[in-house]
Amino acid sequence: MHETISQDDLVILGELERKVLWLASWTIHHANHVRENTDGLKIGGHQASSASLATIMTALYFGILRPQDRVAVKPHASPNFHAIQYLLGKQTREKLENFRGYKGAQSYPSRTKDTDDVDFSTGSVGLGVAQTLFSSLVQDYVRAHGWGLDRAEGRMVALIGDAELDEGNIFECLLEGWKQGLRNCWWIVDYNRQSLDAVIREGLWQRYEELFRNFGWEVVILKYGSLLEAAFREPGGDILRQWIDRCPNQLYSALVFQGGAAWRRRLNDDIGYQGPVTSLIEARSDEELARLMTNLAGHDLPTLVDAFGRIRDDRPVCFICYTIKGYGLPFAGHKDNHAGLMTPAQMESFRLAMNIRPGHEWDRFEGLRADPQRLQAFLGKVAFAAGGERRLTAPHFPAPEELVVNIQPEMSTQFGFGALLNELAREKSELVSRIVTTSPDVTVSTNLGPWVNRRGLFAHEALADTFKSERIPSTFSWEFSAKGQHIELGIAEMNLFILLSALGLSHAINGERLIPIGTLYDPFIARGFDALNYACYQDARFILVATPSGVTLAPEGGAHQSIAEPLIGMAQDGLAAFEPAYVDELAVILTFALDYVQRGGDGGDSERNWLRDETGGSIYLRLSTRPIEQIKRTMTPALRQAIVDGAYWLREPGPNCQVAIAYTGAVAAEAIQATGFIAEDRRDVGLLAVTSADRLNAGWTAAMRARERGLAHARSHIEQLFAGLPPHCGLVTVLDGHPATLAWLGAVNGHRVRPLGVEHFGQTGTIADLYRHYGIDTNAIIAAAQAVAPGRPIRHLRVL
Ligand SMILES: Cc1ncc(C[n+]2csc(CCOP(=O)(O)OP(=O)(O)O)c2C)c(N)n1
Ligand SMILES: [Mg+2]
Repeated sequence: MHETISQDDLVILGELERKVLWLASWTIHHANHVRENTDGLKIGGHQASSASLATIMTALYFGILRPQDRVAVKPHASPNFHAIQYLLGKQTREKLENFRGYKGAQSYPSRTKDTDDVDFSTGSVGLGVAQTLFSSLVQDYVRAHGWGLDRAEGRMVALIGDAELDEGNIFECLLEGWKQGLRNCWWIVDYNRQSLDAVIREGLWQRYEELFRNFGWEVVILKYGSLLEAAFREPGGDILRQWIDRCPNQLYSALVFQGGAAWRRRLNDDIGYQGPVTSLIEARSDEELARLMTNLAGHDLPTLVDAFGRIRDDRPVCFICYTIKGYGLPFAGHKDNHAGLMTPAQMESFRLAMNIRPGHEWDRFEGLRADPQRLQAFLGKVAFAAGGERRLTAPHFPAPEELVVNIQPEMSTQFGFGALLNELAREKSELVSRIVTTSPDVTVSTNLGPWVNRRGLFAHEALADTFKSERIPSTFSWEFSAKGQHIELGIAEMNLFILLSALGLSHAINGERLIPIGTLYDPFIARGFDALNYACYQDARFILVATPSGVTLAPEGGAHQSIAEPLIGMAQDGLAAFEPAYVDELAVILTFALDYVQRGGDGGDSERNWLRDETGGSIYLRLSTRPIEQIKRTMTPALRQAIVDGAYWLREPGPNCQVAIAYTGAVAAEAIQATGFIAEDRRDVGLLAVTSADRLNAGWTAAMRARERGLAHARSHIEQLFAGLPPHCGLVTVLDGHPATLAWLGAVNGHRVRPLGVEHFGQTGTIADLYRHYGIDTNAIIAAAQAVAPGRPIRHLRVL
């Protein structure tokens, strides 16, 4: 559309800009002062930030963007986004009136909670920015594989607060973008020189400029609007330009806040009485002078439309747009304006200035000068909205009924994972062609090597493995091509999670489903945790394989041994966590995962869906490098279901069970051994294998909620498993991770419980040393059994 933006269209855009500013401000004001606000919580942080971006967003959404483009909006500019969607008929008045309320329009644009077609959720600053970069890479990946070629290639656009650029993850992803040949990505910096607390440092734009250029980006600096540019061309204009170029951010902001008379005083003091520039200043009223001096490019539609419209190629571009935080509002430029809200009196004058009649605040064209029919006709042909529903869908590829793998007598789950992927890599199914693996420089050490050998690495341009062509023996073939199915990342874990998020939304963004599998070391989930949370919040779908884990990594020491991750696995919404002990369990879980990540049913609020079984979600597998003796058994449908539901009795408790042991993961060997010993002195001992504390717990919660809502017969999996346990029976739980992960099992039927696990940073040593040190070895399990099921001494208990 921008090729044809005429003067007339610019006039309409100007009207819409006013409207966006008004609607965003009114939405916020309404939530604070009009709607009943019983909690007394003020809604700060949006008004000034939205005003800062109102012009840029008007230019983009109504003039520049195309249906295939996708945008991550600066979190606090969400009222602008909702206002724009409202004008385009895609947001309701009801949702705006309920901004930040229960089921109202969201404070920060949300893919999962908003209904007006948000492309990328934002909120935790920096993450949405990086998401656009990775989404561009994913678009390239999809197209390079020959999918989605019937759709136009889109641009991924981020609207960024200048203080947002302090977030390290932005620089991490810049580096990755450079490595992977980033294209079709625009970052538009709202350079208002204000953060939340204060006015930012001088001259940051130069640092940004150098930085982006270094990474191969084009940088466009948009500083002055058309009024200022015209004034600079007047006699004396060069002096005015020099003054403004040298004006410190703090002073500029203060003058913006103070207005026309203050501008005049200051300009006269600093540069006045120098001939032509004096006339330039004197020729303007206070109001005109203020308008001139605040005419930065980020508030000047002709400049913006022209600059955006000039970009014809696919190079990544960073636009640094000078803006004023709170532009057009009474607290414009004030350093404390982040949480600024207009008082009712200020709102009243703003309403008058905007020509809005009381009671007509939500009317779409109220107060605009242009003919409503023309406005409507203009909105009707806005390119951005012309493609209809922006959220795409993709078919669900059937997952195999089961995954077969050769089970060796002793194996670790990590090794089993590599073997399972190797088997998958041999298959020619559509599902397998959609799998894309990725890892932050731990591909080989997390056992993705065999998969990569078969499926290759992805890059735009083919690159052979020189070691191979030189015939130097190596276990791994490292060949890149446009058909490769592994994306190798640098070490930054934030990048892993944001890439998983982008890959895991491909069905909705590109209309082409990918099944991403990412591997990393378990403790480093914490490094990228906010990005993981963000990915889940957007409902991106992926399988995360974290290996190795826990103190079982014995000689690696505390820095590499994860403790809290099992609790993260339980607490993270949108992520179903599993920690199998045996490779046959892992095969079942992976089969489930390949299907679960593709589910897209509308589970609504039903209790059945507390585990997200209908809606699906992402998967986290916590694996280990410890080889343990495998169980020879035939997988039955019942066992399969139990593994997915989270637990099964490896040894059924008898009717007079005195103690039951519940374990997760690599401590299976200790749990089995201890159970054997305990059984010599305690009756009917049970051994519960917990494959997913997360799903087991969620199932329990769901059943309780269901019963409280009248479904008297609802029973969860754990309740069924525990149904036969007598009340006096004691429970011992054990895992290589925080003991709280399984401690809740005692609450299911009120059994006495002794939870064993790891609570302190790891030592180095052998597995035996460390299991003994933390009290998760055979002896500790026996001692705990003795404590929860008193009776004659258990003979194998060694007193240490
Ligand atoms: C990761 C994270 N840390 C802190 C915040 C709180 N916060 C929200 S906006 C903001 C400052 C934003 O400044 P800028 O990006 O320049 O946007 P502006 O307010 O100028 O529009 C901060 C610190 C956040 N949302 N996310
Ligand atoms: Mg700012």
